[in-house]
Amino acid sequence: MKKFLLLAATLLIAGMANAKVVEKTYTVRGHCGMCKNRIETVAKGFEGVQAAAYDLKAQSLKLTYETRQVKPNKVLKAIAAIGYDAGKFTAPQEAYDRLEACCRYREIEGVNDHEHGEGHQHHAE
Ligand SMILES: [Cu+2]
Repeated sequence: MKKFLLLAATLLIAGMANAKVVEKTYTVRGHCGMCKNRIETVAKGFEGVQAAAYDLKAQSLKLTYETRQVKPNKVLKAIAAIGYDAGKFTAPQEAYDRLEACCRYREIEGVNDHEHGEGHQHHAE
C-alpha cells in the first residue's frame, strides 16, 4: 500500500511537470491598434492562454500559454477567422472584407508599392 501511494504521488508530480507554460511568437498580419486589440482579445479568450501581446511593427503575436490546455494552431485559426492572416492560416476573403478600411493590411501594402514606384520615377529625373 505504501508503495502504491508513492507511485501515485510520483505520477501526480510527473503530471504537474508536464503542465508547462511556454512563450512562443507567431506571425500575424494587422495594421492598427484596433487590429491589435481584436487579435489579443481572441487569443486571450482561450482557456490556458495566460498572455497575448501583439507587436504591430514586428507583425507578430507573442503567446504565453499552458501546453496541455492550448493548441496554438487553434488560436491562430480563430484569429484568421476574424480576418487576420495568422501563422499558416490565411484569413478567408469574406472575413477580411468585414474589416474596417484602416485595417486592410493587404490593400495598404499595395498603396506602399505605388508610392515606392513614384519615388523611383522622381529619382530618374
Ligand atoms: Cu486595424
